[in-house]
Amino acid sequence: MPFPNNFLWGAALAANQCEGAWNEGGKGESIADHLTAGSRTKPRRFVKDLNLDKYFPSHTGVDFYHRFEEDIALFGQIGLKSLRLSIAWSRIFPNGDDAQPNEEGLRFYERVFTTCRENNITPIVTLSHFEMPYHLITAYNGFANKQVIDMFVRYAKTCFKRYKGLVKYWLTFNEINFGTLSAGRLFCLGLRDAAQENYFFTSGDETEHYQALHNVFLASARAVISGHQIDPQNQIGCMIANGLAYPLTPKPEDVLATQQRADWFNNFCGDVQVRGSYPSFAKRLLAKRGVTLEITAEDEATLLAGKVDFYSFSYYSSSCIAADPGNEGEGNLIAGQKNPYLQTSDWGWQTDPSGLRLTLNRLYQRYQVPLMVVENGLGAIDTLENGAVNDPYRIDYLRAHVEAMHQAIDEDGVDLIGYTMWTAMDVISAGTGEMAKRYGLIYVDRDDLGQGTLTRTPKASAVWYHDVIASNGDSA
Ligand code: P53
Repeated sequence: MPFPNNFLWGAALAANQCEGAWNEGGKGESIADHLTAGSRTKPRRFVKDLNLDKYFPSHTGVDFYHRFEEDIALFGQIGLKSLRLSIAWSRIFPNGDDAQPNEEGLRFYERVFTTCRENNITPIVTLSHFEMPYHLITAYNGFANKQVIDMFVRYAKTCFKRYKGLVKYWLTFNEINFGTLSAGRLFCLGLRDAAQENYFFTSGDETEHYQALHNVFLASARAVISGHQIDPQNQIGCMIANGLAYPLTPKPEDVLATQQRADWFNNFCGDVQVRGSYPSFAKRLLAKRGVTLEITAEDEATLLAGKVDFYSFSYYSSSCIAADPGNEGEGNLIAGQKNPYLQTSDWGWQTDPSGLRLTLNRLYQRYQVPLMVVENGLGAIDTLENGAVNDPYRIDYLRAHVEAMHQAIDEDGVDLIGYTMWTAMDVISAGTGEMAKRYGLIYVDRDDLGQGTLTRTPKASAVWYHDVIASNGDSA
């Protein structure tokens, strides 16, 4: 069986990584606006006071805010059938707790989605992609505060109502399972004590941490319920960062440790969002860590009523786990140890297309709901030479993953409905804040100091992907 006829071939973006215009059109400050630029070896830092002499990558992004019409036209020329992008919550509710939504922000995305329609592109819209209004952290302590659930639901409803008929596919929270890591305490949960320089590695009260994650689950479930009420056509999914890991050796202790890691990092959040209840292992693990959550009967009913329609995930690489940890991997915050059988990218991420097929099988067997791969790609250094970018390494990466998806559909019977590779065009890297770590089908002339003409140049991978889409996967 080939790829289904209506397969959502596409590419992805996130508002804080591409839009720029951080304080235009009535937009408020978001968490992302407070992150400095870093590199593979130098972590991004969170700073409270925006000293505007400094360079903050999200403030200018790659100027999608002003160039979206030509950008989406280019995506149309590549033949993209779908575009995953996010709405910056702080464009719609600049402070999060505003009495009224910001009309200028609402109109901006209306124009974006209308431009998608004009180019025959189906939008897949993430409501929250690491860009919570900053005021919600300082004034409310983020999702630790139940009032923030109401604010998110109001934001979600505002979007569902305004974009009814223009948007059908929605994702609630990007990579919600980063909320289980210390790194996610700021960018997923918005916890005040994580809003500090070394934001990736903060620790704090675990009960507050997991109560905040619970509140994010409730916010997501209530958004799903409202989204279905507002438009029964809406298809609303979860979004999980896949952290596939293999046992480093066949030692039973390594196999067990790998399963435990997979349960905690991959399965916990997905189970809550797809099945509508906490898995037993998560309840036990939390209890053993001395974390007692306040989960009411009403909460349980909400989670059950707010189950998602499909499961989406990001997939970049895999790693290995040993019961005795030894050297932890670097380069990717969900990495374990290096796999001797796999190639490693310039940023330390290992390429593993078979792992995508394995992941698709595991997920489909676990959940039996349609799947979508909403991020997958290669961050690499590209060079513009004589007006062209030749990126055979990216084509190889993408081709191998398209083949893995084809096998999962054709040989294994997985119900896969879409693929939005990361990214449609070069954007700011989330992890490092660099431009140098490029994933795009389209090259953007911009460097790590924020210099460059911002000119867009489709890469060789764009030409390749055009043919893949036109042949519905046959020419990969
Ligand atoms: P970058 C790592 C760190 C931060 C975000 O990542 C991540 C990951 C993935 O393991 O998740 C997603 O830009 C995220 C995107 C991001 C993409 O991975 O650090 O949803 O926003 O750009 C790639 O190379």
